[in-house]
Amino acid sequence: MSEPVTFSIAGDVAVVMIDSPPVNAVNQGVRAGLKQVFTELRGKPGIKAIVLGCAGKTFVAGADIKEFDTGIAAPGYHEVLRLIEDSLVPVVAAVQGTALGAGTEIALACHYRVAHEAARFGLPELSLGIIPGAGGTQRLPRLVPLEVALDMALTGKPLPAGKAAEAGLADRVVGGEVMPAALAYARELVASGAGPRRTREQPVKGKEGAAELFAAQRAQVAKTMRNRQSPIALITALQAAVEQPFDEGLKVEGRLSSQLEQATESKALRHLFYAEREVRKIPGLAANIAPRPIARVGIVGAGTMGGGIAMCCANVGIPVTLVDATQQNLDRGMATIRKNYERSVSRGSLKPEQLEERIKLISPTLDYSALANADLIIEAVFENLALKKEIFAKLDAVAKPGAILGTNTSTLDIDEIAAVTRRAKDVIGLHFFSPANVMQLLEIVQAGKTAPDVVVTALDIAKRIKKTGVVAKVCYGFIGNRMMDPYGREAERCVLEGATPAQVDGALEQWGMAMGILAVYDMAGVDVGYLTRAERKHLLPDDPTFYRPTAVLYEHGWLGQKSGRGYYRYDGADRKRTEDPEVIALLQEEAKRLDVPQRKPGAQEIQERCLYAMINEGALLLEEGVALRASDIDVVYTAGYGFPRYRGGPMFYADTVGLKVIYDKIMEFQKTLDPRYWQPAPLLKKLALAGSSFAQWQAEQSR
Ligand code: 3H9
Repeated sequence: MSEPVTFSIAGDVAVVMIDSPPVNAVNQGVRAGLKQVFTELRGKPGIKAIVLGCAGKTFVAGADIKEFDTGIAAPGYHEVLRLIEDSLVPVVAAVQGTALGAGTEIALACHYRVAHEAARFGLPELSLGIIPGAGGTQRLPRLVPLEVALDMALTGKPLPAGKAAEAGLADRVVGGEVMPAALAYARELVASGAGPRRTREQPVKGKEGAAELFAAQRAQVAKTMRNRQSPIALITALQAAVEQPFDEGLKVEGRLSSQLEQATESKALRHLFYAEREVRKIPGLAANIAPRPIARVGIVGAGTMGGGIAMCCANVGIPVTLVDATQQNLDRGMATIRKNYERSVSRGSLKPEQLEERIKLISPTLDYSALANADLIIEAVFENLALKKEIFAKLDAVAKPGAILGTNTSTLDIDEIAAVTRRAKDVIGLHFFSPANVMQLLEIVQAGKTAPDVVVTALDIAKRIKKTGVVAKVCYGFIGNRMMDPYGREAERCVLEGATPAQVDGALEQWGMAMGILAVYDMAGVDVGYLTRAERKHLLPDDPTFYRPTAVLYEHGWLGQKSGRGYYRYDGADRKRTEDPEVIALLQEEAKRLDVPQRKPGAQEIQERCLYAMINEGALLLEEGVALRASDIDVVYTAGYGFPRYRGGPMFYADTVGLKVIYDKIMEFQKTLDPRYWQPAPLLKKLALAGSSFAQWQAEQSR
């Protein structure tokens, strides 16, 4: 293997290159290489400046995340970056692509920075539950105003080169190749006699007002990043930069970093980083299967879902043919798409000319035969099996050979839908989440006859439209909605047992869910769940309390946000949800009529019942092979269902609680609650009694 760090001499300038594919992440080898090279260059006569750059498309994209699992081996980041900063001749960083995490920190330890105009500087550490731990918390506020430093590290949003230059992070922004430009800049520095400019020797920028800024940010993260330690630690480290000398501040950063690396929050977030990349690898699928080319997409249904999917395609330049049954639907759909784009323009995230370009990529039509040149057709009409079958028969007649036919069903049997076509091998489930142009998740459902290259194409298109695609097999509700079923069942049952909707949702939100499930029902429309269950009434348990609160609301026409009331009222100017005494009284009366014992479950019980029921269902999905890996379930839930990322997803969370603890609780609920709902999944039972975990089980499966 070639050395990860090398240098060459160009006259009186040394050019140091990091080459650590695929993204130049820093591992022990890179640190050791930097140490060796900078030590050697220190004593080298005739060298008047050093340029530090990277091979490939990007500057260092961060610390090698894998190293956090084993501990950071010597030499450490602080030591190596200090050596760079201590260079006796000016060091110029040449930045292209993305300088992320330790990448930005290396650039900060250099004395000058030249950036390509498309380069970006970011500190995404909080997304991994850690803080910049290579001096970033101490050096960044010495180059950019404290407020900018806080914003960069708290939001993780990378700063584009132009903005970085304005803030003081980049000294020069260039349009062409960055290495020759950095070399030229280094020579200018030498010619002008400019020496090293050590970041650590600069004063912190924007110290005045720092106390108020920190207080405000602490209050803010307590609200918006609740239950998390890394944002608080980040503020503490930045505060140390303001209040203490550089070396003392560095010690604070070091101490906090090593604590955070060991904490569950960081383990959970690192788990998701790997899991989100693992989902693309499908066991049993040969690595050399090529995706089918997708140049044009057809969409059937111009409603909220179809329109959202059309936007996803147009956003990345894929032309779309949008079909609906009536001109009125098409007009309404196109108007909604335009309105959504206009909102982006008014927020400044889209240029007006881009809006027009994207709209132009979407061709609305009433004519199914216009779908004949589409390579992928996605049906996105409402959830009705007969209607979907009718549409698939039509698609079978018009689609060209080899075209992929996708259905956006969220619950229905895709094998049945595929059976009406003569090309079941080309049929696949593509379950988008509403609003499709915003939500990250795409459940890819491989039906019984779906061809392997169709699955590969679906994963490929997911990546192209910037979604996280997770493969599942056919069953009612696939991964996401199937696990939602017992979760929602318990939430509704808790309401019948005397907890108010706000108490149930409050308990779930306090635990970390983005939104309580009853508020979610109000947002999606209470009728949606009710009608889906009505269709499969014959399959539901013979239990008059099962999802009864939703049925009561439906019977009263209180369908949620769209009718101004559902589980809550939404009638202030801001339409904020408020508890509805009438609904509470009505549901209590219903509970009495159904003889439901009043136990008024508290927050902990609500959390355990909802989450453990969900986890138990997840274990069943693993046994049935519907989900390929426990970590896939975690990706589905964090990308599509508002499950807190810092808890790692339901299956990772289960491991952190301990499967035996969960199993014992389920056995207790079997005695105290309705036993038919509290049967431990055999896999959960087996792993719990063996002292094992879902992670261990997954590792054994892939062996
Ligand atoms: C940090 O720096 C801490 C410091 O403060 C020091 C503390 C002491 N490590 O995403 P992709 C792999 S924290 C290891 O598909 P893209 C990735 O697993 C770090 N591996 O490509 C994948 O492998 P595989 C801060 C990494 O083009 C392959 O590279 N940095 C790392 O869509 C391609 O990745 C971050 O958080 C890594 N750091 O996106 C940046 N990064 O092919 C995390 C990537 O085997 N990375 N890999 O599955 C990213 O955001 C994206 O990967 C990036 C490229 C934007 C760079």
